[in-house]
Amino acid sequence: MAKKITGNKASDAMIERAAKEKITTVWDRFMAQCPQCGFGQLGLCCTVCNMGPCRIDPYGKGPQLGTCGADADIISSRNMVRSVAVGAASHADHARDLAHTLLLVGEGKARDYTIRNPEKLRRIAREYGIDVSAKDNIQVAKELGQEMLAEFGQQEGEPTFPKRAPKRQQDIWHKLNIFPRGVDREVTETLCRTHEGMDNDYQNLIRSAMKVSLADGWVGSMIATEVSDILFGAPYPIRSKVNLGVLKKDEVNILIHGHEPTLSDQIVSAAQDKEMVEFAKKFGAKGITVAGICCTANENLVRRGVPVAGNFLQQELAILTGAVEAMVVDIQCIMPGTAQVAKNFHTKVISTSSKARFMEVEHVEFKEEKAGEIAREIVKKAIENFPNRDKKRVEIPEESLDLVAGFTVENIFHHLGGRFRSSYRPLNDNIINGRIRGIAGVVGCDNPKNQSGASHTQMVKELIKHDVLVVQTGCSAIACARDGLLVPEAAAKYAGKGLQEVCAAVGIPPVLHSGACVDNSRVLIACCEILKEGGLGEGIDDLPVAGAAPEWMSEKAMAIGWYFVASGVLVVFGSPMRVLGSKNVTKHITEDIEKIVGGKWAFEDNPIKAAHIMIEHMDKKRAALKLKPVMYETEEKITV
Ligand code: MSK
Repeated sequence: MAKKITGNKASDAMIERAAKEKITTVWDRFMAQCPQCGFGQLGLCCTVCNMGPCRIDPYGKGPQLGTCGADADIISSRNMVRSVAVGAASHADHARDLAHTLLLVGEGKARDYTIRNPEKLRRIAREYGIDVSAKDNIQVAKELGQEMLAEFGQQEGEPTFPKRAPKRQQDIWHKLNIFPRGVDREVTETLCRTHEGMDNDYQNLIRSAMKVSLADGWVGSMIATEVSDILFGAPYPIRSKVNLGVLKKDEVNILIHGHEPTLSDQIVSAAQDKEMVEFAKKFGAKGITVAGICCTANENLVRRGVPVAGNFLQQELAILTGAVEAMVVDIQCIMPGTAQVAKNFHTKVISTSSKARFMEVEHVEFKEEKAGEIAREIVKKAIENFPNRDKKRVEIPEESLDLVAGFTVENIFHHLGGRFRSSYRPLNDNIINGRIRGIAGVVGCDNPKNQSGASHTQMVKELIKHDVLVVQTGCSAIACARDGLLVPEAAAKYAGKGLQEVCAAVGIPPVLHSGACVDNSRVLIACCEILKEGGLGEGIDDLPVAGAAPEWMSEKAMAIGWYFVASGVLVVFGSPMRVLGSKNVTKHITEDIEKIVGGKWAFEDNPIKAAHIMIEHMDKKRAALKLKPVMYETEEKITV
């Protein structure tokens, strides 16, 4: 059984409990898989057709071609491109559901929702070319929902949001024929290209990865983010708590897990209802706590301050506290193992999406038209399960820390510019004068292969120490919050002098939590705003910025990484994508591609070294822009 391996006290305590009680968790299952298949890791196993499975010998002694004649270049790039398409499809379908909800609101069929951000609704509608004058918000919601839904299947022509990109990026995409059309069209075409006997040019396949990923970042994910802001309100900097210690010993604990705000937002409201709290008291509980896991957590944290119980690898550990009445899951990142762990306790796992069901798990189908009723039904089920809790088996770790989350493109304007001068000018000026070296997006999952969260905090500490402002989303943000990096006080403790001065002047943490993994689209827009403000070049590839996912695991992370690379950004992954079996593919995506799109990949599993790859890249970009050196250079370069 796995032991203390996360470095997070709360997680380690639960892992130890699992070991003692012989309950299998993700770490045990991972160890049971080791050593993992070398062919698979290198991307050299092909299961595309039934003449296989085939594999290429990486040592050059065995077969170098599959039965059809595909070599390592074709097999590894084709496998990779397929995963990127799946990642893009996942974000796109999430976005489609949100656009559909917006339409239902406009049609008066989803009466439990309101437009919490009418200003954004009207602004985005105008961007879509809708005449909003003399129309009420409900009518505008209907028309915008229709326009957005139509874009998913758009066959020709360009969707709305990619036109937000700088001219240079748009020109590159046009030249390479990778300017995205509708997401559905790009996903289908990408999958079609990877059928046996189709696209056998690895460079063309890689262009396909870029095109479908751009459809994710600049269409699917961006629609998801914008519609979530319209329906559920724009995030704003808000204090809350993080880690397993947010669960309450004497209250009904409900975990909301997955990615969508649609049902979870209603559950949060239902649990706050006085009648529901009274109902909970009848069953012996003092109240109801709703806490989040993964990106459903992030969606509700940045808008409503809902506490976060944990990230991806803490989903089983939260149940191991013995104090969870219900874990309500929607879509993505819900491990089937979690339902297995729940069998050892009274916890009800409740699935809610027809697209994400589990054997032997109770299912309450979510329908936007009956959202409030369904949310109340689920909260009641959790309350009624409270008496089944075995109090002797409750072990809630004490750990819970403060965090501040909810920084977006819009409110960063306000924070950096002040009330009277809302602009990116102060940010640009501080990059130009060298107080801030550059900006890093550190995002993505946690992974038992890496250090289960610790890679994020090590990388982020190294970056802020070197005056790099860090923007975060997803499970990475939760990992860093658990380590106390998402509060303004962290600047004095961990940041370099220049970044400290900026954080102190505007009262922000050195690490800005911007939301869920679909919200990486906010980082793209922030790059556009920085460029518009002036003084830092013409294209995203001019900016001293870089991205990283130190412990990525999902195919969505691959799609995200690719849309940043195709938009001109260096992206560092902790463990490599499964392409190393092909020298050509590896060289193409880590070197040659920079000359084509401005961005490129790097793979480095040491988080400190990875941070320095990003820092060197930022320094190279600063030099190209002829910026002053960083104001207070940190002497010590590498601390491991
Ligand atoms: S939830 S995709 S483990 S960030 Fe967005 Fe976390 Fe990665 Fe899922």
